[in-house]
Order: sequence, then C-alpha cells, then structure tokens
Amino acid sequence: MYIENYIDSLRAEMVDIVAHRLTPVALRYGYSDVALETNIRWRPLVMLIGSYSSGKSTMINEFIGTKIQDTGQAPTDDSFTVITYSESEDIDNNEIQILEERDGSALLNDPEFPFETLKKHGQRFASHFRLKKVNSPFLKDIAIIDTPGMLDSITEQDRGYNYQEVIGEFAQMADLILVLFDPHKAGTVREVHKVLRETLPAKTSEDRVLFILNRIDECTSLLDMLRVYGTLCWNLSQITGRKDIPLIYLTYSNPNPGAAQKNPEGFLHLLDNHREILKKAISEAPRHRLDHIATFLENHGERLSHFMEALITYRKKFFEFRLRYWLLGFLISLVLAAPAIRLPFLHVHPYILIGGMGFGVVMLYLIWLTTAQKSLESKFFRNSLNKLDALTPLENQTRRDVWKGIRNMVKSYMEKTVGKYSLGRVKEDYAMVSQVCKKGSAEIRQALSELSTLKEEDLIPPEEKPLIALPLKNSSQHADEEGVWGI
Ligand SMILES: Nc1nc2c(ncn2[C@@H]2O[C@H](COP(=O)(O)OP(=O)(O)O)[C@@H](O)[C@H]2O)c(=O)[nH]1
Ligand SMILES: [Mg+2]
Repeated sequence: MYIENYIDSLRAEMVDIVAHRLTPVALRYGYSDVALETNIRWRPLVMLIGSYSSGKSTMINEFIGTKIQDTGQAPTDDSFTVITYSESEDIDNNEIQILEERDGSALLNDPEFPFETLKKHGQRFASHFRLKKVNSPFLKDIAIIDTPGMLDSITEQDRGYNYQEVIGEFAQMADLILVLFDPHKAGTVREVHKVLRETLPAKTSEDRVLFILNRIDECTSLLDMLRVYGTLCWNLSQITGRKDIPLIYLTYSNPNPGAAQKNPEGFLHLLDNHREILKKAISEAPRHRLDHIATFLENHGERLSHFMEALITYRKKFFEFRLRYWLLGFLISLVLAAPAIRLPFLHVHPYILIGGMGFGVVMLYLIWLTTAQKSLESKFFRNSLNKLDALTPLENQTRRDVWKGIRNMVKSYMEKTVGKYSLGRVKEDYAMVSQVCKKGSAEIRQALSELSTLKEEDLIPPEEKPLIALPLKNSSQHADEEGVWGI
C-alpha cells in the first residue's frame, strides 16, 4: 500500500513544483496561456493508437472486462473516448458497466479534466470526443483513451479537425502509448512515427511507447506471421533510422472464435500471447507518470531558463549600451559647450561664464537624452529583435533545439514590453527556475531511482517527510520592486 502512497506523494509534490515554481513564470512571460500543470495533474493516461480495425477497442474491452467500446471490421468508431473509473454506488450490483457518459463540450470545459487545451480544435473535434466512467477495477489508477484509426487518408480530409495534432496533444499527455498494427497494415507505419516523433519530447523514455502487432491469429502460417513481423521491423527501422528495433509485442484477441480455423498450422501455441504482459504494462502506468512528470518538469524548466537567459542578456546588453551613450552624450555636450569659454567678446565674470557653460552642458545633454539617445536606444532594440539569436549561446544541438521552441515567444515578449522589463525580476525568476532544473530534477531522479529499488517494507508513510527537498520559495517581497532604472 505504501508504494501507492509513495507514488501518489511523489506525483503530488512534482505537480506542486510545476504549479508553484514554473507556472507563475510561464504565465508571466507568455510562455504558456494556461497553467502548465493542467495536463499532468489528472490520473495516469494510457492511449491506444493505430490503424482502424487493428483491434484497439477489442483490446480495451478485454482488459476492462466487458464490452464498453463498439468494435467491427469497418471504421466503426470515429471518436476519441476517454474511459475512466467511477465507483459503483449500487454495491449489490457490481457488474462492470458504464455509469456515466459525458460529451466533448462538457469535457473540454470542465476544469476537473486536463483537456481544456484541446478546446482550440473546435466544434467538430468536440463532437468526436467523449468520456465514459466505468466501474472496472482495471481502471482504478488509470484512464484509457481509445482513438479513431489513423492512416485513413480518405476520411482524413472529412474529419473537420486536425487529427494528427489532436493525437499529438494526447500523446504528450499520455504516460503510456500503445501503438497497434495488424497483419494487413504492417507496412504503413509512417504516420504513426510522424506523430510520435513530432510530439513526444526527445527525452521521453523508450518504454513509454509500446509497439504491438495484433491479430496475429489471422496470419495463415508461422511463416506468414514471420513475414509480417519482418515487414513491420523493417519499416520501423527505416523510419526511425535506428538499427535497434524496438520490441514488438505479438498479441491476439483471446478467446477469438474463428482463430483456430484460420490457423490451420496451429502456430499460435508456439508463441506466448503478450496480452498479459501488456495488461501488466498498463497497470504500471502510474510509475510511467512519475517519469513523465519528471521529464515534463525538466523540459519546461530547461526551456524557461533558456527563455530567462535570453531576456537577461538583452537587458544587460541594453544597459551597457545605454551607459556608453549616456557617457558619449555627456562628452559631446561638454565639448560643444566648452568653446564658449574662449569667446573673446565675453568679458563677463568667470563664475557667470562657468555657470553659463554648465547651463549649456545641461541643456545640450537634455537635448541629447530626449533625441539622439532615445532614437539610438530604439534602434538598439530593433537590431536586437532582428538578431535575436545573438542573445544566447547556441553551442550545442540541445540548446539549438530548445531555442527553436522558444525563440518566437521571446520575441513576442520583447515586442510586447518594448524591451522594458525588470532585469531584477527576470533574474529572480531565473534563479528559481534553474533551481528547479538543477537541484529539483536531481532530487526527483533520485527519488525515482529509490522507488524502483524499494520494497514495500522499506517505505515509511510518505506524510512523514517530503520526498523532494527543495528549499522554500523565495519570498515574493521583491515581486513588484523595481530599481531606479527599472532594473
Ligand atoms: N481475428 C482477430 N480479430 C480481431 C482481433 N482483435 C479484434 N478483432 C476484430 O477486428 C475488428 C476490428 O476490431 P476493433 O477493436 O473494432 O478495432 P479498432 O478499430 O482498432 O478499434 C472487430 O471485428 C474485431 O472483432 C484479433 O486479435 N483477432
Ligand atoms: Mg475502435
């Protein structure tokens, strides 16, 4: 029991770090419009994707223990269905069934769920999105997302929403993604890979995506199945550009009425049906969630600190520039006003002369500040916007990738503020974010590796000590303070 508590506490602490340390910064600088934790604070998510009729819904029904999803050879169900747990109120009747259904619009607008960010996909998507609450024990710690089949180029255009993007967003939220192929479509893996490559962060651990060759009972012989398996491996390696082929699970629906007839050579008994392994992998999703949140936290921490670094560099460069031209302006004013002292016709008292010269310097300097200095500063700002990449060292690929993702946000923020934001404030935010990045993430990784080695009896109840020991957040007393120069 403690293991579950430990997982829950660790999860809550990580979500807390995101909510209290990263989200305020993300919202302040326009890095995100919604709280970062929106998508990760809900229960662990398992998503099934694959071509239509590859057996996704059948597999879900099998794991849940009853027929919750429609199945069929034709593209039966073109909706995204989130299936989650609900306790049955009628204790006497614990037959597994759908206890409640919600339609897409309700789901997208309810802050209880993490799907608010999907609202942007419009009404057509909303009408193809639903939730079912089921009292299956299998769903106690997870929620499953059944998806409409992909790779179907004809209906793709008729969907009325961007299917790839929606899948991509769910994939980012999901803690475990099951990718199903069937023997008839083992050659079409490009779209699947495209979605995964473009949406999953680079640091995603490999075991978050499971490849499954399903319906193998339909292969006519062992040789036929090996051919299909080989085709799938070949395609996966071609597309991923990797020589090490991911593990491909071999499964079929069991018991499946026509399986024996379609399998005259009876090769199925030679193979383990990986169904049980998959079932176990799904039940491990809460652990994947921890890893997922840790990666999420690290990625956003890294991106935000890079964001802050660029803002700090600009402000520093700007102050150097300003100082240089303040000095220059002063010298110019001095040089222009000084000759007055030598004018021969001015036979006035030297004090008056010096006073007059001083007045001249001040006047000239004021003119300098309000004209030349101002226009030089705005030129500096425009130049910096045009040469945004100069604001940050991009010495390695990781930094270049991160910068690519945030460059436009930095630009928007600078345009919005005309470069006049508080350096002190950004530095303070930077300190907090990098603390999360360095110390926080190291602590989290340590807690995660401890979790993988711990046994039930080693664990103390998590209430007794925090698992991630970050120092308390800096007091917000500096929040609205600004220095003399807006620093
Ligand atoms: N022979 C065989 N048929 C299957 C298997 N899994 C699913 N089916 C059938 O394939 C069809 C499509 O399955 P479905 O679950 O609706 O696929 P989905 O579109 O991926 O959700 C249905 O008629 C299922 O009965 C399997 O492992 N073996
Ligand atoms: Mg289906």
